[in-house]
Amino acid sequence: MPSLGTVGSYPQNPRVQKIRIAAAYVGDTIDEKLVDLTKPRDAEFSAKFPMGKVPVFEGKQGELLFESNAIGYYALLQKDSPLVGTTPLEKAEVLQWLFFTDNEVNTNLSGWLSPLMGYDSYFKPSVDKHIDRFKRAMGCLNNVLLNQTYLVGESVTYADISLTCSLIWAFKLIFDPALRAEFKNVTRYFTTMINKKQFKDVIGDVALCETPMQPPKKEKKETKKPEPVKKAAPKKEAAAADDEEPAKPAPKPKSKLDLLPPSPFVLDEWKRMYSNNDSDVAAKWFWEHFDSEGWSLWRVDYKYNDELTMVFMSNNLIGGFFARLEMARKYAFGSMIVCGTNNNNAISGYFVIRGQEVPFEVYDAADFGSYNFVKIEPSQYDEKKKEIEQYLAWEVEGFADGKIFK
Ligand SMILES: N[C@@H](CCC(=O)N[C@@H](CS)C(=O)NCC(=O)O)C(=O)O
Repeated sequence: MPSLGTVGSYPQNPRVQKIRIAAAYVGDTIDEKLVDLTKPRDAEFSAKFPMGKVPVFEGKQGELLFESNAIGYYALLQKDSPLVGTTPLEKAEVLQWLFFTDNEVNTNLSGWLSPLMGYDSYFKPSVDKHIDRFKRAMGCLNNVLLNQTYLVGESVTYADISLTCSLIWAFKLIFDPALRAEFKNVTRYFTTMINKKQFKDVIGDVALCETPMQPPKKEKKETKKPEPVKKAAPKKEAAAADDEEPAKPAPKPKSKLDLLPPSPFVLDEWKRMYSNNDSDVAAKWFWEHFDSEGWSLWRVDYKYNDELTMVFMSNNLIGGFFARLEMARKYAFGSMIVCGTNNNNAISGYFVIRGQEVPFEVYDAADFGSYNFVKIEPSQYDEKKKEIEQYLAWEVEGFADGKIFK
């Protein structure tokens, strides 16, 4: 099959899948080129695609396009495909559903899923608003699809391709059996579409959600010290309703950590040392100055590594966690890394924390519950020293990306 051009994006982006399905319907293919979103776009990319987002398209004749809907549309227009509609009304209806998909489905789905996946902060009123709006859109679709198989006319159009691809993550992560029953026409429609050859060849099998993804867990607020974190492994699915309530604006707590006896290990000095020196020099300084009475060392592992997909998304997850650790900046330093490859990676790291327990400033972070914190006792330092230094230097085997909390 001839290739129409090259789409730049990350693998398995549903926006690219939409383009590839559209191309398949007219007997074309699209080459793919990886764009690493964790790195700034270079000058050439920015000159061609000023928005800086993916997917982007470069055709064989040098045609440049961004916005995924436009790219898939272009593939169909090349072959005068009926998938863009055959009458003026059908053409307008296809557009109608494309706009619906972007504005009512994508926007609200993203407002629901991004905080669940840690790409945005979780703010319950905002997530609830997006859930309501998404369900409103699904209600509309459910009614429309009661008496029709396709969105426009009697066969697949670009509107169906675009909408179906936008619903993939919804059906994987949140459309559990209850939601599937509530929106049964949408579910029937989605499964009909993804089983069509052109869709299946691109998307593969979609495992429908059994247990919907939950908000990042927030440990119960306690006045005394938190559960010993080695044991604390709150069940992933068991987010109690009260955990989901938005925290009332609480008076900012005065940190107990400020009341600890002074320590010769000065965090700011360490951060400067780490930032301005080679890692071997910094590590040497660390072990010479670290005060194991005033500070503690913690191994940190993400609990749900098997759910991670793209490396850059895992790294964003670390970024989200760090953003929620703002209160801990005076009391903690951490190196967290992603090891592995796309669809096979894990998040882990080490933290230096003031005091001998995980303090409020850390365990209050919304997604603290998604990480295992295990204390490294001073008696284990010799055994763990090499590994800790590798995490500081980002020289761990399989290292793909990382972030420093400082
Ligand atoms: N409406 C655009 C949305 C593109 C979009 O949001 N792309 C995301 C990845 S799926 C992106 O590039 N994000 C990186 C950024 O915001 O810089 C389309 O359909 O192409």
